[in-house]
Amino acid sequence: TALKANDVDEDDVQGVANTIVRHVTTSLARQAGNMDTIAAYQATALSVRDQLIKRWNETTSYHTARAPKRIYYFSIEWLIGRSLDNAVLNLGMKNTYEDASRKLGFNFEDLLNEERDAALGNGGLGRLAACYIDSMATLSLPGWGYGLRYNYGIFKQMLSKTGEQLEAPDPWLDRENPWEIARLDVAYPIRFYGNVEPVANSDKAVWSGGMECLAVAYDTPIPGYATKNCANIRLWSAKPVQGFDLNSFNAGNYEASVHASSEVGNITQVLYPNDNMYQGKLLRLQQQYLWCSASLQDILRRFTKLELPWTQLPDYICIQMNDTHPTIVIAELMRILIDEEDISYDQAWKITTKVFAYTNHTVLPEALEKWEVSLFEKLLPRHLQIIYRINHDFLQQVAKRWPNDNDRLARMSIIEEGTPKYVRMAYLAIVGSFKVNGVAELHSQLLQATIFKDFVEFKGRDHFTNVTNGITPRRWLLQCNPELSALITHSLGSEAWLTNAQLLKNLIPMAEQKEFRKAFDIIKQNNKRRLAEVIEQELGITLNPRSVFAAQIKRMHEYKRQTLNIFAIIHRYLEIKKASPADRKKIQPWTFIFAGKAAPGYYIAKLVIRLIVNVGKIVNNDQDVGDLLKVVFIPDYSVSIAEVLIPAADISVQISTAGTEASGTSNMKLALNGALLLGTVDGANIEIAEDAGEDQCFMFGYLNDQVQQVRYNNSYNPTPLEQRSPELAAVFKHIESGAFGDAGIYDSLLKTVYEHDYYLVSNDFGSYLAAQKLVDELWGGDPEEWTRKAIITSCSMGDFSSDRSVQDYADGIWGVESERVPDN
Ligand code: 26W
Repeated sequence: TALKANDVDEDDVQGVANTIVRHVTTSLARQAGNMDTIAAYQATALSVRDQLIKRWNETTSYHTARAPKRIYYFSIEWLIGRSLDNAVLNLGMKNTYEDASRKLGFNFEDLLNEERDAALGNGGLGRLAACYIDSMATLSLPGWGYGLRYNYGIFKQMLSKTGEQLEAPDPWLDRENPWEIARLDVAYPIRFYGNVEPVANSDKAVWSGGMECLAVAYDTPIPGYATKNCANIRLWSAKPVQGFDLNSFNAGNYEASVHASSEVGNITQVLYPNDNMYQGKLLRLQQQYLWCSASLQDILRRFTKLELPWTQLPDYICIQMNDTHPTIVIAELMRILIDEEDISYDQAWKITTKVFAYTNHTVLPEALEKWEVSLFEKLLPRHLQIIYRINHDFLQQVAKRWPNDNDRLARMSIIEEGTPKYVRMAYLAIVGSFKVNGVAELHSQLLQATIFKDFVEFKGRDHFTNVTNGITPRRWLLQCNPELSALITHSLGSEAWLTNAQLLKNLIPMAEQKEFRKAFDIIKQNNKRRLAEVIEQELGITLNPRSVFAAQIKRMHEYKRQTLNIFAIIHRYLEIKKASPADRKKIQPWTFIFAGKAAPGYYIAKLVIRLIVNVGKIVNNDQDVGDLLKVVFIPDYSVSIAEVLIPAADISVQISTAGTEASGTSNMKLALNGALLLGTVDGANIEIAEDAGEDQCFMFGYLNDQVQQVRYNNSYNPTPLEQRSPELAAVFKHIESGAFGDAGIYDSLLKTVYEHDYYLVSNDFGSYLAAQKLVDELWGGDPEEWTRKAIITSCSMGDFSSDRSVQDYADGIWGVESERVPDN
């Protein structure tokens, strides 16, 4: 039958090869003999896509028939990376595809390398969404992700000759994207600007005019591991609608309607490259609204087919907001229920507040979204009215509980009074949700004790909870570290750990066995050599695979303190230079690896990159140093680079100022791959150290509860740097001497430490050096013990599987259950 045409047995190599050839000749319209690596990749991807679509359809029919409660994960970023390797692994067809491509004269690895990363995210938040959708599929949860289909993902990072970050666009869709399914028939109208007319004697209003456009759906199927279930990420693309600006058109103002058309084209052009830094741009609010309105219309259309009363909406759908970026969806649901579905305000509010849950990802004040009221009013006038009403009712309740407490009212108001006024999105998210969570224990406690304290008093403790982040062990171990995965599977006697990461614990006793340690160690060496080869090839830097590979791989940010690391490197360099040739023999060799992008407008973060690159240039070519110290900055960090870097690390550098890193997730990926944690008592580091055991980790630095006091002293009772840290003062002198480029170029960076030192770099410098010394002693003194700790660390990471996180959300917040497509 026609349906059968897509059916290939999982181990039918010839059958799979045939589908690849068929795609070359049909989908790609090429002669089979004229297949280069790019075409082979594309045809292979299309062949895999057929498998995904089949599962996608089965999942959709099954869920439609069963009509379970569904979870919708709203994320403005989806940092997926590549899909081919991940897809064939999750389908259990990697061997088949390897053999099939060999049959056609290709090495599967080469095909994998033809794929461009889907880099629709900045960092932690976007990659978290990608891990969560993998787990939702694997747990067979009825759930979809919703986001935006940016034409340009996160910028490509290049380095100038002098070590400055340069940004270039990332036109990732220039080559066709085989993983997406365009659904031009799934399109919703979206309105911006316009006028609002109240409807007499009702809560309703009519919003009309302004600019209309369409949001068009593009689906990316996400296969689960060891299940037929396939989840979906639905991304929206903005498109002008014919006669969209009837007002200006009818008024004879053709030019204005054309102008609006280009405004529409802009909306989904580019991902905003800021991470943890809010910028109140109109275009960004347009992105947020287009995404939220289209997604909600899509969800409500699906619900409406059930022909149930609106009061049952919360029994059938839950929407998880990944940070405050989708908060406008709360006002949008209110608007649709009141203005379009004729529901009273109070009834609509009852329904709405049972649908949404909100995850906070940062306590940094500069990252909290607040929109200028005037901008909001212009773009979304009806929504602003609704928000005012929400705020009015909310503040009335606050006033009732705390009469005459005007300070409290001002503190808690969703509208920040002043000139100008702002809408505080986090407060709207809290008031409109039934649950709010942070992303690691410390972070969740901090939210409740600091920025959301008033709201805990008002809403009660139960309104707030913690769900510690997690990472998918499929991509971050099975896919990126095949040798270690094979060792684990062999030693456990099954692959069950891939869906039950707690089973890794059973390997902890193996850390005591010499043979196992040896096997583990050889794998780490292989992964280090693989990385060293790439670095030699791409950057011309020769690494010593016997050195400590210490990786700090994350966005460049002052709070993450790449500064602390590079200053410590300079200190180490000076020590090596000072040492006699005999003493140098006792020094342990290190390779410091950095990777990460700086927001294009973040001057200080860019200076840090420049310093790292220029220190590398000097240190890596210094005869006195030899291979005792290498400093590598890997440009254009991405998910696929992470997959090579992470398995090769010995040390995971996680050194944010205590209280600033909400969770961190590279800490989890590195630990799972056997890197020892060198870190501060912050974010998920704390839980990693608890689970791995503190003996396995090198923790240092001021604790969260000391930070405020130290920070205050730095600002108001400053002592000279020389006194706070003589070692750091010496490092600064060396930088100022012009050792790493013209004297003066780093002045504004050094000044942040000399003056307020808000992030406690000088205060933590000494204890960071001390922690590195302990690393030196272990590395040089007892390599067997090192490997033992690495094994224990890796096998203790079961809690950090995103399957655990997502199951926690499902049980504790979403109230959704597994709906597994029968195997038959
Ligand atoms: C509005 C500008 C903006 C853009 C992005 C503000 C905030 C963000 C993100 C929420 C920043 C982010 O990615 N935070 C990171 O989230 C990870 C996943 O929970 C955590 O592991 C990181 O600690 C946190 O910094």
